[in-house]
Amino acid sequence: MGKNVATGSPMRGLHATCLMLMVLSGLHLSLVLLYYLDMHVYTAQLMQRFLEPESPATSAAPSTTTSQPLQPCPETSPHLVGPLRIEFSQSINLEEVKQINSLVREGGHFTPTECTALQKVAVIIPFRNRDEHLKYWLYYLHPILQRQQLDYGVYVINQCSIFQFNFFQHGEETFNRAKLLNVGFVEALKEYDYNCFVFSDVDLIPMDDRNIYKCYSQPRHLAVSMDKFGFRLPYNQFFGGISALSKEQHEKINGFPNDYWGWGGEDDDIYNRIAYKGMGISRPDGVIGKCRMIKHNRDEKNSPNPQRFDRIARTRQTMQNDGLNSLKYRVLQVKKYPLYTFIDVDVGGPGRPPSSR
Ligand code: BGN
Repeated sequence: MGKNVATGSPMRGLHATCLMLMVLSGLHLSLVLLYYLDMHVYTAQLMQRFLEPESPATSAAPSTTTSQPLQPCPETSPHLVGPLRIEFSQSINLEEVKQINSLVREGGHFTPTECTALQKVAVIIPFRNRDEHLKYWLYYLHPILQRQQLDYGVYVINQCSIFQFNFFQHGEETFNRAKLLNVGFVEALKEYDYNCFVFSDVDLIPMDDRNIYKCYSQPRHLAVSMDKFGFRLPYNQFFGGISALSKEQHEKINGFPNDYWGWGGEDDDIYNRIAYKGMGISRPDGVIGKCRMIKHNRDEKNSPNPQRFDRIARTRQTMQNDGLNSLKYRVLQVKKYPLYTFIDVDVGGPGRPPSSR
């Protein structure tokens, strides 16, 4: 019995060792298997990442910020600086002006990227033979209009006839400022959904960027305090130089008169139209409204219009049939320059209709 016990004990030890070895190797096997499986899955994931580029939705920098709608621009732009030094002694290089205003798109268009502009403004400039003045205008106005956070386009409406156009001559017919402004209104609307129109002479530069080139609830007069008039309004009804009318205000007065040939009176006619339609004039104060005019000699073919006294006395009747509803002209060419859109137009002459096709 004792012998049995003595001989049975080493056998049992061997058995236990075998069992332990088997358990250990089983454990080892399963660990190797698990490791293998894990490696396999990891490799597969890695391969997938190489083969499929990350979609924008799963990329590390989601693009949600760029697709968010812009907020409306504030009532008062934070970029305004107030009074400006305006002078005309140095000549202007348009190439440099273009580089300074790199955000202005071809044709003279700008749209703020930081916010949605409150108004879409077409700036209309009646023009003939004033290239030097236009350079100053572009040099000063583009930075101002951008600081004012406007969505704007610049349209230079050049009066010429088919004859001048073909022979590269200028200055034949008597100038017609108001009709050119009407042409600018109609042509700008063909390009973009403008809701405000600023009508500006090419030789007038604001001396303060708080004089905003936008529209108000009443037609706006901006050139209220010109150096030429000793920084005062020459008379209360004065509406010349620079003005702003919304699309509705311009349509309400049937646009501007088409029949003022030569200098003077057309701005008084526009004032009369506004008054007869029951609107008032809005203006900035005399400090913000300061403007400089580029000095120049009187243009040829723009002598004072002798009929102007007669015409402004009859605005109430003439405005019914003379204006947007009677406007006839012929566009000869539209040129897109980096800082402005230039439209050659034949508006005819006193007693001469525009050329036909
Ligand atoms: C006025 C002109 C305006 C001109 C201003 C400023 C007339 C109409 C007859 C009284 N009006 O006298 O057109 O903008 O001077 O120069 O001439």
